[in-house]
Amino acid sequence: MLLSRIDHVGIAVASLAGTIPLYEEAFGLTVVHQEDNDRQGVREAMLLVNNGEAGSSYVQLLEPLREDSPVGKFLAKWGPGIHHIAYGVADIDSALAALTTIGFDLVNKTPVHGTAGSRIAFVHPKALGGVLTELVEAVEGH
Ligand code: MC0
Repeated sequence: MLLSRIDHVGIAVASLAGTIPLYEEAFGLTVVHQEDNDRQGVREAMLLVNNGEAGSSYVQLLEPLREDSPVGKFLAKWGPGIHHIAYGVADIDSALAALTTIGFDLVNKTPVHGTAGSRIAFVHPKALGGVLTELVEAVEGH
């Protein structure tokens, strides 16, 4: 099995400060990590949902750092909402090699830097029925 868990659901928001309190109030979630990822053009907050045997699961809130970034363009087109789903994998290099072999359109052919030191890669939404999909090889303990 290529996938080990749902790592996170990425949600595009206009403002982290305006959205984090909703998740705190509704579900008692707390922000366990916050980071700016300049290459991806996002300021992100990770809210822990569950610590499982196969790793953790999060809600990831994404605020754009620039209008011409993926999340900035998404917000302009659709407004706030679910931006992508991210699955955990044990070994992202072999996961990408397997997807390449069967002809899937990868946004990232090799892994790039993700949240909290993770290695990530995106599969194009057109390849998976309109869902932007991320693979995450997390650092142990995340
Ligand atoms: C765009 N499209 C989407 C979409 N974004 N479809 C579903 N979900 C999304 N999130 C669709 C558009 O509607 C359009 O469809 C087509 O893809 C091209 O979109 P575009 O707006 O013209 O944009 P492009 O082509 O410049 O870029 C699309 C692409 C990009 C997916 C390649 O957004 C990308 O590279 N995404 C991966 C990186 C990313 O999303 N980074 C932010 C999260 P039509 O039908 O109109 O052709 S970073 C993150 O999450 C990290 C930090 C982490 O988890 O650790």
